Amino acid sequence: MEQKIALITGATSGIGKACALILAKNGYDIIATGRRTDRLEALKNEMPEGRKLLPLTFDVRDKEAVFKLLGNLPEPWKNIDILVNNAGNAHGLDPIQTGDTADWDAMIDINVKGLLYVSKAIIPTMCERKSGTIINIGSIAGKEVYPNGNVYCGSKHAVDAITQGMRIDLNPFGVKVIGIHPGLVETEFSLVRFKGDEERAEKIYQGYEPLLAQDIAEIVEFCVNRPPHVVLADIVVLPTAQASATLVNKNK
Ligand code: NDP
Ligand code: 8X3
Repeated sequence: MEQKIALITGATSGIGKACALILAKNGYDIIATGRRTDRLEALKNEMPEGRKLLPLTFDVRDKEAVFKLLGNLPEPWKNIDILVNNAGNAHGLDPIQTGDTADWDAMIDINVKGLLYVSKAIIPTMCERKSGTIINIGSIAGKEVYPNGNVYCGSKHAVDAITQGMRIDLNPFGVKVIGIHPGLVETEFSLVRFKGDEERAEKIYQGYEPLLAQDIAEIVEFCVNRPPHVVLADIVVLPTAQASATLVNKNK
């Protein structure tokens, strides 16, 4: 049987990890990336029987590392069928007038430029092979802007625009481009946004049933199992209790 390969960025946690596991269950060998090597190594032990995992530790902001590692993949890993651009986070939740420029740099550099670097390293082979699927994990924050979301929302609006641009430019090559835009998903996301403040992070997911990383992974699974002539171009997925970026029906 021909080897099928999926590369998932940010596979050490949350949505990325769930995507790696579900794609492995669907017969893909996995290239898993992130900065935390121990977690990537641990993921190897969770692979289903017969599936392989190649861990690659790099920061998506490090352009040189991205092109060095992804440009020199070992022979059996070169032809990537599915790229899930998932690595990303919010850093801070502050009004624009008091926002921290280090947070702004992180969000633009990781969520936008990191996604671009990884894509640029992978897309040429997809074009040559005239095949492949790119799934960009955007956000409801890429469809709406909410108070204090300023730069994070900007970064995710950019992901939405870049996704649309990729779909147009890669159309002649038969490469599928999919944008998935989740609302509130309980992961380490809020812990990162609030810089390790567990109490504040937990509160985000209290009083209603948030989405789980597995819910997003199951959508990825559905997307990649569509026949060749079908692409789910743009998907917004919310917890049932969430009606918009700012409207969540919480039990008081
Ligand atoms: P997590 O914090 O659980 O996971 C984030 C992942 O991104 C980790 O694996 C982390 O790996 C990786 N990552 C972060 N920064 C970098 C970096 N500089 N270089 C390489 N990898 C990096 O959050 P989620 O799973 O929730 O987030 C995944 C994606 O989903 C993000 O793009 C996020 O914006 C998006 N999203 C999340 C929502 C939510 O409510 N949770 C809703 C909508 C979208 P490591 O730290 O090991 O590098
Ligand atoms: C993550 C969801 O609402 O915190 O992108 O922006 S939200």
